Amino acid sequence: GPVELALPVPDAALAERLRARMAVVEDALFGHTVSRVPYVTEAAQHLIGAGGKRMRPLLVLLAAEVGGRPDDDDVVTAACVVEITHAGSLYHDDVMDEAQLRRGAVTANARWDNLVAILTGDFLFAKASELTAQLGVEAVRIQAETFTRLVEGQILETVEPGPDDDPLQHYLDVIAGKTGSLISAAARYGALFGGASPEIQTALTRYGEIVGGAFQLSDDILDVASESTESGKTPGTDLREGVRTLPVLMALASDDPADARLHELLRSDLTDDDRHAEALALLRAHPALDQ
Ligand code: GRG
Repeated sequence: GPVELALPVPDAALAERLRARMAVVEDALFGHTVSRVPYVTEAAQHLIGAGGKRMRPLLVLLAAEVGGRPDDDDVVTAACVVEITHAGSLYHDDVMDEAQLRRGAVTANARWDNLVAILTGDFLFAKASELTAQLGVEAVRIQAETFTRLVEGQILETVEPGPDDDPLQHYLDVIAGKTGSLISAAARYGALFGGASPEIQTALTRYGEIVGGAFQLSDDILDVASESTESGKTPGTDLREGVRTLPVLMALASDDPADARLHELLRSDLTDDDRHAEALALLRAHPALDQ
């Protein structure tokens, strides 16, 4: 169905511009995911057509507003690169989780099978690469780095932290890789192709990294705390799969010295605002922000 954009932008004229630009992105997403094989097109557009928040492409457009060329065609292409990459990763993620529901629709692995879902993810990555090549070598470099971090984050999530590892740091590394990387790339592409200065490009890249981590953290809390499938996914998946998200780690924190930093977050004298500030400080201290 049509994607309803949540645009909490105070400037009505800017909101209207973004809505119009997102309509262009929306058409381009479908245009860029066509295969010569109709069956492949159907599978590739299954998830794209199911909606989603379109947060990453919107972030590309928003970041581009900061520079001098927000209307550059490359900004729209970059917005497609991030959403198509995101969609490809969701196909693979749903195979890994054996998920049945995504964006309120039946997943590709459930509707077809794992083979179709994996190959459709690969098809979308190929399409994203093709678009990235149109944007030039700097975009190819950013895309390769982002892709690497996505895969590393996803693999790290399946690995138990060692006895000497800080479980909190392990979690922060997972979310920086699997979510911070692409959201950061979205802000970076927008700044780059919208014509922002190098200083602003760096600042927006960092912003994306932190806000991406914060987004994953709230997603992980919702997995434990929400009772409905309102988010388009099945809550409780992380608990069932034994994924060590921060809320799970906090609930399981033991006397083990490795859990000392978790106990800092669990201190009873902390208010919700304190805990929020602590979590933000942790995200801001991640090595992915050193550059
Ligand atoms: C080969 C690049 C590559 C990836 C394979 C599967 C995988 C490794 C990575 C997946 C990473 C992943 C699914 C991270 C979760 C990110 C996340 C928060 C997804 C939900 O994003 P939303 O809420 O979803 O923006 P919508 O549906 O609104 O777009």
